[in-house]
Amino acid sequence: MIVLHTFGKQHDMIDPSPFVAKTHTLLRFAGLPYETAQSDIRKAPRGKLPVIVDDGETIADSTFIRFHIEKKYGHDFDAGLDARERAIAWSAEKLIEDHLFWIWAMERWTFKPDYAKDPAQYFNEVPKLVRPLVERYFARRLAATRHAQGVGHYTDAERELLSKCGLDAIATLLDNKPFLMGASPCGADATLFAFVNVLLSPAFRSPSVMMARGHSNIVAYSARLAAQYFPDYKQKRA
Ligand SMILES: N[C@@H](CCC(=O)N[C@@H](CS)C(=O)NCC(=O)O)C(=O)O
Repeated sequence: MIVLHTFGKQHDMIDPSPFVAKTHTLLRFAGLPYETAQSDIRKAPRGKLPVIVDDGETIADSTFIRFHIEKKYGHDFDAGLDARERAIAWSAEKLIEDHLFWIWAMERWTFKPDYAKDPAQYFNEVPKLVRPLVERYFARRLAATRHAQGVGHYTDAERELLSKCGLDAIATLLDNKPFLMGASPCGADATLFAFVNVLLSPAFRSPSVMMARGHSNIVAYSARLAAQYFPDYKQKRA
C-alpha cells in the first residue's frame, strides 16, 4: 500500500501544498489506491512534503514520485504524446512549479487577507503566548528563502506582471481542450490542476487569484478535473 504524507486538508483545498495536491492527482491519474498520513516536514527526508512510502520504500519530491510510479507500475503519464508534445508538457509543468509557485506562495504568505485565511491557521496549535514569535520566525525564514530564490527582489507590480504572463501562457496552451495536451490527461495536468485548484480556493483574494478567476477556461478546467478525480473533495464556487 502507498502512503502519501501530506499537510492535511485545509479549508476546501485538497492540500494547502500544491505539490502534495499534485501527488494526490498523479496517484489518481494512475489509478493507484493510497492512504494519507498527516506529516511533519521536520521528519521528511528533504525537509519538504510530499513524501510517499510505498511498501517500505520512501520517495520524496513529487517529480521523483512520478518517476517511481512510472517505473514500478509501468504507468506512462505522457502516453500518446510525441517527443515535441512531451517537451511542451514538461516546460509548462516546470513553468508552474519553479516560477509561478514562488509568486503564488509569496502572495499567500504576504497578502494579509489570504495569510489570515490560511498560513496563519498553521500556528493554531502553538501556545498563544509564543505564537507571534513562532510566526515571525517562519515569516523571516520564508523571506530569506524568497530572497535567495529571487522572487523576493520583485516589487508587487513586477510580481503581478510575471504572474499575469504565466497565467496568460497557461490559458493559451490549455485553450478549450479538456486537458493540457488534448483529450487525455498527461503528467503536466497533475501539476496544472493541483496548482490552479489550490490557487482558486474560494478562501483567497490575492492579485494572482483574481487574475486566475478571470480565465474562464482555467476555472472550468479546475472544476471539471475536481469533479472527475476528487469527488470526495468538494470545492465551493468562488
Ligand atoms: N520539488 C518539491 C517541492 C516541494 C515543496 O516545496 N514543498 C513545500 C510545500 S509547498 C514544503 O514542504 N516546504 C517546507 C519548507 O520548505 O520548509 C516537490 O516537487 O515535491
